[in-house]
Amino acid sequence: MSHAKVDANPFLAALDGKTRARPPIWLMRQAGRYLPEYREIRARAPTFLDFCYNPGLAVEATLQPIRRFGFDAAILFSDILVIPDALGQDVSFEAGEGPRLRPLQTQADIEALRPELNVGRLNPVFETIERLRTKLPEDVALIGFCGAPWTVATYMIAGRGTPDQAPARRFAYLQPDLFQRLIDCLVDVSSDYLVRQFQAGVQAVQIFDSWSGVLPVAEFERWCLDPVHAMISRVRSRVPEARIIAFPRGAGTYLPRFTAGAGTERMGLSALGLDTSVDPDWAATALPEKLPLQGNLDPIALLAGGPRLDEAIDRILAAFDGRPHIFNLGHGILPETPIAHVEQLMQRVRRGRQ
Ligand code: 1CP
Repeated sequence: MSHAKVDANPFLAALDGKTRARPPIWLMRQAGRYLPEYREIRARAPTFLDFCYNPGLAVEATLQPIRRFGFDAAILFSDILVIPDALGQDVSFEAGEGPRLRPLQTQADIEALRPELNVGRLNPVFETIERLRTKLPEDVALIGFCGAPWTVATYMIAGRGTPDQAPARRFAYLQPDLFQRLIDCLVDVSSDYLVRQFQAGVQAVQIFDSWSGVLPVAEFERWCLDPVHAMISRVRSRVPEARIIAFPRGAGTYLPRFTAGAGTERMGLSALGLDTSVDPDWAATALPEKLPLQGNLDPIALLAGGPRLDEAIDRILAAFDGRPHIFNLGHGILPETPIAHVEQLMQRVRRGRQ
C-alpha cells in the first residue's frame, strides 16, 4: 500500500504509529444483533454458519455499521469458529444459546481433524473480503480476524462457551502433549487462514484471545503467548508488512510479556488491544512508547449512556493523548446497546480531545 493511501486512512496510520488530533475508532462486534438492519438480514439465512458463508449477506453485515456510524474500519463479518468447522468438527449455533460443537475428548478425535486449511470450505470468506475491498471507501480500512489457538481450542474441547474454560484447562493439565498437538494444528491452520485473508485484501488482522485471562503464568506462556508469537512470525514470513493486532483479553499483569519486540519493524505485534480492566494510564506509561494501543471503553458504560459515558470516553482520550491510539471497546458491544449511545460515542470521539 502506498503512503498516500495510508495517510488517507486514519486507522492504518495509527497502526503505523502515527498520532492524530483524534484517534480512529471501530468497535469489536460492531456488526451484529444490536443493529435492527442486521436482525433483518440475519433472518434470511437458515443457520448462522450459512450466514457467514454467504458472501452477499456477509458483505452487507460488514457494511451496515460503516454506513450507519462511519467507523474508520470495517471488520469482516464471520466468526472464530469457522476454523473448527473447516477442520471437520461439527459446529452449530443455537439461537440465544451460543455455539455448540461436538467436544474433542480423545486422541482419536484430535487425530481425526483435517490438519490443513480447508480452503474449499472457507472460499466464501475470501470472496466476501474481495467484494468488500471494492465497496469500501479508501479512508475505511478492512480488518480480518481469527481466534487465537488457545481461545479456539477452549471451544473445541468444551463444545460450548463456559464461564471459565475449565474443560480445556483440565485437558491441558492432564494431556499436555495431546493438547500441544491441537494447538500446533491451530497455529498452522490459523496462520494460513490469515495469510489467505491478506491475499484476498484485508489490510490488518486481529487475533482474538478472548480467554487468555483464565490461565496461570506458565500456562499463559505456553498456550497463549508462544502460539500467538508463532502465528505472527509465520504470517510475517509470507506477508512481511502484515499489520497484526493482538487482543489477549484478561492478560492483565502479563501484558508486558506480549510486547517484546513490538513496534519494531517486522517483529512482534503491530498493536495491542486492551480489555476493560486495564488502567489506560498504566498502559500508556508501562507499555512500549511506540506501540499503538487499542481500547478500552467498558461495553456496559456504552450500554448505560448519559454523562458517565462521556466521562469514561474523555478519560480514555486523555490517557492515550500523544501516543498512537485506536479507540475501541474493552470487549464486544452488547446486543442490548441503544443505537443513540453509539452515536453519542462517535460524536464525542470525533469532537477530539478537550
Ligand atoms: O445469530 C447471531 O447473530 C449470532 C451472534 C454472533 C455474531 C453476530 C456470533 C455467535 N458471532 C458473531 C459475529 C462475530 N464473532 C464477529 C464479526 C462481527 C463483528 O465483530 O462485528 C467476530 C469478530 C466474532 C468473534 C468471536 N466469536 C469471538 C471473539 C470475540 C469475543 O467476543 O470475545 C468469540 C469468543 C466468538 C464465539 C461466539 N460466536 C458467537 C457467540 C455468541 C460466541 C460467544 C460464545 C460464548 O463464549 O458464549
